[in-house]
Amino acid sequence: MAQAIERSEVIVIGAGLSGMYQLIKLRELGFKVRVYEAGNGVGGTWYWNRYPGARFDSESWTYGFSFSSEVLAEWDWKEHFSGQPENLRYCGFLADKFDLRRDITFGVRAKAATWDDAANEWEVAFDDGRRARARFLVTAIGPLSSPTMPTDIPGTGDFKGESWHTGLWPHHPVSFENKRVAIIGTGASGVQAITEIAKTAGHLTVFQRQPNWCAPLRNSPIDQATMADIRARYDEIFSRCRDTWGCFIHTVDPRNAGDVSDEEREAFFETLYNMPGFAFWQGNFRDSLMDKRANDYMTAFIAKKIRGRVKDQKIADKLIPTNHGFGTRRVPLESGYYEVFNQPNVELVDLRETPIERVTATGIRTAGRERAFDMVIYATGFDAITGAFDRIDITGKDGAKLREKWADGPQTYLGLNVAGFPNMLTLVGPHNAATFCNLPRCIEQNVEWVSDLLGWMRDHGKTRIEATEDAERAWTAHVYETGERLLLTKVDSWMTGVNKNVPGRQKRTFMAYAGGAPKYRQKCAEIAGNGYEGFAVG
Ligand code: NA7
Repeated sequence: MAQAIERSEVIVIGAGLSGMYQLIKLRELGFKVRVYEAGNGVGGTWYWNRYPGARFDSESWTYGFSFSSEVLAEWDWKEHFSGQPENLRYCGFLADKFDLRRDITFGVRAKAATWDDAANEWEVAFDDGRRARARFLVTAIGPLSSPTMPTDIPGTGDFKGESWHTGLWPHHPVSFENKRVAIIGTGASGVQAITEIAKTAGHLTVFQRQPNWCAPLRNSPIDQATMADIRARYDEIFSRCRDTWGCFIHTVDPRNAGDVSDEEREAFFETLYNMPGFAFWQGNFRDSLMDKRANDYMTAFIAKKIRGRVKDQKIADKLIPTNHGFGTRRVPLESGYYEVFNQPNVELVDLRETPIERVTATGIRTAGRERAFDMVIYATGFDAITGAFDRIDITGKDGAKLREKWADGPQTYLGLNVAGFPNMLTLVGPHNAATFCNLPRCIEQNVEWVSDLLGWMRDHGKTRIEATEDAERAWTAHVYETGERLLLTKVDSWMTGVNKNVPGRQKRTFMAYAGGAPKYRQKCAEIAGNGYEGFAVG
């Protein structure tokens, strides 16, 4: 017998941080909301990315939600950069506190979402055959939630030993002791995992296609007195985060790199290098990420640091990027990463010199050599930002497919809606400031804006909202303008939409709004204040 269609006023796909907060806010407004989540628990990123070493790169006390004074009063952070198990506990704490699970269906993956123009509502189909309908569809599916395998390496399915992807890490403990472990990928996940696994693995082989510029994390525990101090300063902390470009605590230095003497610059770099978190990336000279010459200074400084930390200079050469400047791709933060390569149980294989030919039943074959492994780990990243949308067959008005509309890069209005896809709100979607943000800070803004919109529509008797083609065109053009001055838009990375493992993702586009979160917030507020200008509302 066909299952009855589940009905609510708002369907939210995803129970990560954005889905959870969306549920809280819409419930407050009295909406009947149903959240559907593929995992068997809340937490999104922190549910899936259980690999060893996974932790915040944002200061914990800037990352946690700010909307509830009770949450701020009750939750103690134990480390300045909290690890995944604790972060997942935080998500569970939120779910308990706000009794969220009763409105969440777990273990169901959305396969298709179809707009029914006559009924003025969305229908979502799930992998277990379930169907759900609601007037509004909110996607809370995460920017980095579709893990990708290396499509250019044959034989990944042939390997008979343990094989894991960092973004789909198993729930049972994984031991590396006395094992020969291979890891492919040296992005933010790889860097964290490599550093941790090298501590216990019998032997670890790192397969690196391109090195990334990393900076020290400098994590430390938070004692009770420090937590009390943080708690007393929460207002100041969040207000400072609101004012910075990416909502991190680090404030960019108002000087240009060329304004100061070489000695002064070097001393400033040294100070930043010794600070925790993204200080070196986000707190540097104001032109460091926009001007090639300014960027060269910081790049040279970090290269020197790597050379000082890696004993074998031939290995240091391989770990130093040559095809992009510091901070023009996502900067992994590390806790002893470079020293790992001084260990006798660690080998670095540079895939630019010896590409992987194939994975075999027992190991990995590179040009001219086969190495045997007990475990192969893929830290090969995600089909970023639009990947999670592509995995759902989203059909808007007149049969339009979102996948096709975005084939040459996303087009959106505010990164929150797409013309032709009425009543679909895309939290942390492409061309939204949230994609380059200390995420919960921007999630709060996105969710609050969407909640206000839905409340406003109900209060004004409106049932349908859709970006106009003109507004979408103008926003998309504006997004590209915001990216123009940044060096990072001239480099291949997930931020520019390039993923060699995904067909159709070979060309550079731009995935985020780069005008900064404060400007984005202001634009969203203005548009709402003008009666949702740029939207057709009916
Ligand atoms: P990233 O940053 O996309 O890194 C993926 C890594 O895997 C990167 O080093 C890639 O090399 C490498 N990779 C991917 N495919 C292959 C193949 N086919 N062969 C060899 N090496 C490959 O993903 P992460 O999970 O580390 O981080 C994603 C974000 O999650 C991170 O920025 C945080 O914000 C959280 P490449 O550089 O492409 O040559």
